[in-house]
Amino acid sequence: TLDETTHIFRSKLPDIPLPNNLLLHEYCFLKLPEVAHHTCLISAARTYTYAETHRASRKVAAGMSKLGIQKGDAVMILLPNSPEFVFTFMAVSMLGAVATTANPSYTAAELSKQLAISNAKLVVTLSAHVHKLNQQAQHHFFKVVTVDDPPENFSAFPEGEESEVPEVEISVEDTVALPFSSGTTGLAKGVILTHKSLVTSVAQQMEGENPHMYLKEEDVVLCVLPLFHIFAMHIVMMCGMRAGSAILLIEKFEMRALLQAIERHRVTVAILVPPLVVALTKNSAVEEYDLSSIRMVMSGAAPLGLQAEEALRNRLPHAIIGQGYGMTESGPVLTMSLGFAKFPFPTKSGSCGTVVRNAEMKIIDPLTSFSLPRNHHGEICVRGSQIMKGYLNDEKATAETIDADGWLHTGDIGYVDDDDEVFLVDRAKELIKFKTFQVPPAELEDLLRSHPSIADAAVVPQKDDAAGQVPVAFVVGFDLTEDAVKDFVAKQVVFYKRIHKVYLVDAIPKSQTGKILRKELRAKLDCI
Ligand code: AYL
Repeated sequence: TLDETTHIFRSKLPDIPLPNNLLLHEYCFLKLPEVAHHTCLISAARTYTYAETHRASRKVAAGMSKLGIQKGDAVMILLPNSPEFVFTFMAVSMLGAVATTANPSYTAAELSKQLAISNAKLVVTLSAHVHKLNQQAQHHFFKVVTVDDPPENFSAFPEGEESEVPEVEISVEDTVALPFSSGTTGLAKGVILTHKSLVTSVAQQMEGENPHMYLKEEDVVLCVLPLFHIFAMHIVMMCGMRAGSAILLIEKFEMRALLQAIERHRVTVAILVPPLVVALTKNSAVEEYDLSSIRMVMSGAAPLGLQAEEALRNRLPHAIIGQGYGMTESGPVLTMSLGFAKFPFPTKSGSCGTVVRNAEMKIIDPLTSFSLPRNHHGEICVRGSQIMKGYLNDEKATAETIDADGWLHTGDIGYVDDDDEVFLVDRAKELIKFKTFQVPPAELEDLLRSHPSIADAAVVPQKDDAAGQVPVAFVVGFDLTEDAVKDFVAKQVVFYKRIHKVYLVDAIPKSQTGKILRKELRAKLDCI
């Protein structure tokens, strides 16, 4: 039953008035008067109340302003989970500046690209990373400050007086965050998220008589996923603060330390990714700790196996377990389990949840682009004021992702069932996900082609039990060994972009327009 009438799916929850007059930091601190003396941030070193978090953010805003940061300037946050990450992010919002977050494990080459594209004026980091911030490689000057003791010739984290926070006129249409994502194709690009898009997206979870994701002031939300990635940045930091909950910041994942922290701080909400869910169900140490405080577990950012979901249910019989499905470009949340709502709905195992309120979703036939009815597989598209404005300085990639009618095309294949639940079945885009980390094939292909003995290359995902997917390369070249190719890449990229297998071939299959026929290569892997 294909026809041109559009099948649009909406939330079961009614639309709400969106607080689109507020800037992101105003919205995240909306509860400040009520929760001023509640715990906001818990780190290994100390805790901060909401009042202290707000004050510290304002002091950092004053300090950054003294360093010359102005409205519209990009600030790179290159930090592990820490109170300083939150202060810097909120301070950037207060100044009308733009936070571009990056993985502290990135290599100098990877950081160099993001610094150049974002045109960052300041990097806030740890002294251990300053050697990777190469001024010479850039065509613009940026300052570097460290939140720990700075090495020689570097400056400490800036703090001014609260009274020195400048008055800045900021519009809700201004950019506040610029995370990087490769989207459906090509290299990593800056994703323009405005105050309006992020406030909308947080409101879609947190507002209304029946909030889609119900967090309470008494909740202790686990922040073990990195804040530089949109998942934790949004669901833990922004939603957690909007709710007035306490956020438990875990700087480095180590199983026993994590279990201890959950027990000690009585974590109630655990935001996880599939590899962590699997670890929690398989690691025997889990039985030695009291995890009964956990009332809710959300998994997102990669497919969660049915077995892992069931095993976690057995481990945490009192917790509501469900998924969220998001994409950096979609602001980020598309769907969320309605089991997390204040007045929850029944949900099915394997479902990624239901589309958020104040948004529209459609499933399109990849060939005809016609929208499909329930239970038909197709590409998931979403529309609403939460989605990105576009990619920074890349109109072509923006137009390929957001169509003329405002629909964002995710490159994910899925369907909506009779109860409005969304199930993901495949990823049709180039993107490889090692665990939940983005591995853009185009980046590795460029790198491989830069090798003097490599004429052409293609990188595709291979299924992997532990990581979900790993990148493998098809390479055309001479005098090459597999190890030499692997080493060449490994030296220049963060650990999760390493090539796991190299296949030497005579030619890369391509279409007439020169596009790599990735499907063909993936099919080859299935038979190898
Ligand atoms: P990015 N199941 C399967 N695949 C998923 C899921 C899921 N629950 N969530 C995300 N993905 C895949 O930009 C999917 O292919 O954002 C999607 O297009 O790094 C891609 O990951 C996007 O990768 C939330 C809020 C998740 C945010 C997010 C951000 C996800 C990562 C859930 O509630």
